[in-house]
Amino acid sequence: MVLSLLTSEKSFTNPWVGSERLNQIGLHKARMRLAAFNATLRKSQVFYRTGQWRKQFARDGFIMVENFLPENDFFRLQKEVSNAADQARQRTPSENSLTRGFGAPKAREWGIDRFDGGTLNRFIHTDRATMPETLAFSKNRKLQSLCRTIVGLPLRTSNVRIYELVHGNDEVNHDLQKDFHRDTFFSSMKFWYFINPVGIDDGPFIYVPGSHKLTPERLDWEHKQALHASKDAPNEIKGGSFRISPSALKAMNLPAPVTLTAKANTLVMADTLGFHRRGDARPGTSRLSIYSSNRPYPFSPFGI
Ligand SMILES: O=C(O)CCC(=O)C(=O)O
Ligand SMILES: [Fe+2]
Repeated sequence: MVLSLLTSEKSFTNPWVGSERLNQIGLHKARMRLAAFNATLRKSQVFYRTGQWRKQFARDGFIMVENFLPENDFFRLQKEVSNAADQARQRTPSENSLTRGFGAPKAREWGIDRFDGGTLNRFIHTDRATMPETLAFSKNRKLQSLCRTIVGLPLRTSNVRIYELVHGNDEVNHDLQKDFHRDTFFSSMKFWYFINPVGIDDGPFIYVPGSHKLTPERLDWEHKQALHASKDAPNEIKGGSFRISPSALKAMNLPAPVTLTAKANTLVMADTLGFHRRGDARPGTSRLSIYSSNRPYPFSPFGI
C-alpha cells in the first residue's frame, strides 16, 4: 500500500519503500526530511527545564550523565537489579549461540532472551511487587523529561526493563550490532542506565558525535544506500538499518567516534539516527543496565 510510505516502515522489501523508480527521484531522502521536520516540531513543544542536556544532545546526538541518581538511591537500585539478574541466571544459565544474525526472542519466566550473533541480550521484566526501586527509576522525573526533550515524546514506564548483555566470541559468531550503523531513517531514542561500570573490555557503546544531523553529505550517502537497497541487495541492506564502514564515515567529514566507557550510575542516552555501534568485547564480559527505547511514529508533529 502506498500509505506504508507514511509509516515507520524501513524495510526495502516493502514494494513502495523499496521502489527503485521512486528512490531514484529521492523518495528516501524525502521521508527522512519529513520525519526530521516532524521531530523538530515535537521537540519545540517541550517546556521541561533540561537546558544543558538539551543543547548537548542537539549538538552531539547523545548525552552521558554521570552520577545520575543520588548515591543512596543508586546503591538500593543496584542491589535490587543485581539480585534480579542473579536470579535470572540461576533459573536460566546463559548459553552460547551459533545461529547467525539476529535471533528470535525466547520467552522466559522472568523476561526474554534474544541473541545478536553470539551476544546474549536478557531483558528482565520489572516485577511491581518485588522491584520497587526499578519501578521508581522508570518513573524518575529527570529521566522522563530527558526523553521528552530528545524524541519529543514521553517515556512509557512499562517499556523500561532491566537489561543484561553477555558478550559472545565475535570470531565465532559475529554480532552485527558491533558494526557501525544507524537504526532507521528517523530519530529515535535509546538509553542505558549502567548499574555496573562499563570498561573498555565490556563492549561499551560507541557513537559518532554529530552524526544524527542530516547534512548534505549524509543525505547523499542515504540516497545512495537507498538506491542500492532498492535494487538486488543482500537482506542485511534491504532491512533498512544501513551499516557504514569507518572509511565511509571519514569521507562524510564526521569526527572520530567516541567510546563511552562509563562508571556505575551513569545514564547514556542517544538518538540512534546517528551512527553508532556496540564496542568490541572480551568474550564472557557483560553489561548490566536499565534500558528503554522510544521509536516514535515519525510523521507526527504532536509531542503528546
Ligand atoms: O548495545 C549497544 O551498545 C548498542 C547496540 C545498538 O546498536 C542498538 O541498540 O541500537
Ligand atoms: Fe543500533
